Amino acid sequence: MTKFVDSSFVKNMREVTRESYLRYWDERNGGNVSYRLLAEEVEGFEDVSEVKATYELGFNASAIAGFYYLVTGTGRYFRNVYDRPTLDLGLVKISEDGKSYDVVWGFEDGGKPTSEFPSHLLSHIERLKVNPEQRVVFHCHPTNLIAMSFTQPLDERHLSRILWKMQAESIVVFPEGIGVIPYMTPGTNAIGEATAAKMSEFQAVLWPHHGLFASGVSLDETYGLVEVIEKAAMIFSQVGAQGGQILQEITDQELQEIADYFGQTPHAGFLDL
Ligand code: 2HA
Ligand code: ZN
Repeated sequence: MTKFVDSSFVKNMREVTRESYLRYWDERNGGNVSYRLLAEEVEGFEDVSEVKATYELGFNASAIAGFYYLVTGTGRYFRNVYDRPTLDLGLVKISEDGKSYDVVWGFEDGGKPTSEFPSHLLSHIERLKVNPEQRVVFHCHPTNLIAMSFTQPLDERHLSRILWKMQAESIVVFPEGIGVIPYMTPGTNAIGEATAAKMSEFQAVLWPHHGLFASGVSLDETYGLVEVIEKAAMIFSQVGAQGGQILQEITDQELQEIADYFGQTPHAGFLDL
């Protein structure tokens, strides 16, 4: 039996998955998280030297060889993670040749990482090139953002501009805007590669008619990014519900001023100045 270890990382995962579930972003088995832990942080877990299972990756993860990831399990429900973290979470270590990974903690009843693990690891690899502090990939199904993928053109500039204009803080939190991939089959290496390619430019990538992939240096920051994006999408929905007529807005000039004030650089070409 895996000893129940409520490390601060497990605690953080339990709390954030519960909150995301309560916001209706993770119905049933929807959503998944992976969180890179440093070797010294893994010391807080018991028995990580014992390999419980080894799985092939099917792609080259040598860029993250030897790295540890705390990850949600495939088929598991965010709703349950809070009460049964040692079943629904696992700690895995990427092998030294980058071809497989070992489960070293958790997944007590024989679980394995999320079906979206390829998308997570490929995104981690890409974000680490942009920021060596990169730690978290968070996938969920934010309702209003998904709705926008039906009513709006799937264009990065167009969607980023809407989300920036719905509230003053958007451009501060995601000045690079939001990336978009075409609709693709979830769980495949192909969607993982397409997502990761976007991650070189964006911290958050929309999967049309499905959800959002977000990345960041901590769980709080990454979840905060999801919150801000979905809040903007929610305001957009409410504007539509109030008739959709925009009488006044945050202008492009004002967006640039917010960005300047907070020391951010908006995605080149996304503002009309
Ligand atoms: O984990 O959300 O995209 C279930 C999903 C697949
Ligand atoms: Zn999903």
